[in-house]
Amino acid sequence: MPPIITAFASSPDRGRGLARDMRVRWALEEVGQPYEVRLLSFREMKEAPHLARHPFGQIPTYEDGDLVLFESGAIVLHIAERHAGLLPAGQTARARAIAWMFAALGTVEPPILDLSTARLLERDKPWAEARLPILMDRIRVRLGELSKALGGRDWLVDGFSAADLLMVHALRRLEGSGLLDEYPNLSAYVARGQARPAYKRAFDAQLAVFTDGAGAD
Ligand code: GTB
Repeated sequence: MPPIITAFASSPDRGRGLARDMRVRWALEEVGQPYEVRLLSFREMKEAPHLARHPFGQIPTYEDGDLVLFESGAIVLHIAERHAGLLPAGQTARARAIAWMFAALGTVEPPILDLSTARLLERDKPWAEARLPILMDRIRVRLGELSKALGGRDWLVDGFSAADLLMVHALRRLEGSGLLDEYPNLSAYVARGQARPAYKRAFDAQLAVFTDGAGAD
């Protein structure tokens, strides 16, 4: 039995690769592991069968036999540890790549999420207008640091790794903000990630949920 992942039956971005099942799909595509997808409505995500898989009633989850995982980063790390291709072979480089995975999720992504939340859910607040430039400047601090760390290299640690997969996906959330354009090496980095055949297969599979009509709730 291939592993089963969960995804939105009806994603707010209409399958444009922003929901976090994209990370899991991309990782599985990179390592050549076939998988099945269980599509869930927002109601089903909060019902007992899914809450047994995910304590917060979210997607994505990953099931492989007796193993049930939640948290996209933990799932990607699990896949990377069990298959070749997503972590460097040497111990030092491997530890560095895992550190960058945590950096993507714990240091770079949070201010980006704050901006998304402000734009989507806090627009009507009296302080919304004043808060946006503050949030954008916080992101600029992280992007500047990341840009410096990446420098002229293609990927964060040696060749492409799970660290790049998570970082590129987190950065994609800035599309349309203009912020990435201020850091040409980061724009090129995201484009490089998106040009990978495995990324394209994962993206097309997520988009197909909508174009095939299965995404209608
Ligand atoms: N830390 C967890 C992880 O990385 O797995 C966060 C999981 C998470 O936020 N899941 C979201 C979810 O299930 C979907 S990915 N939300 C429903 C809920 O909490 O009830 C976040 C997401 C959703 C939609 C878009 N979009 O349409 O642009 C982008 C990202």
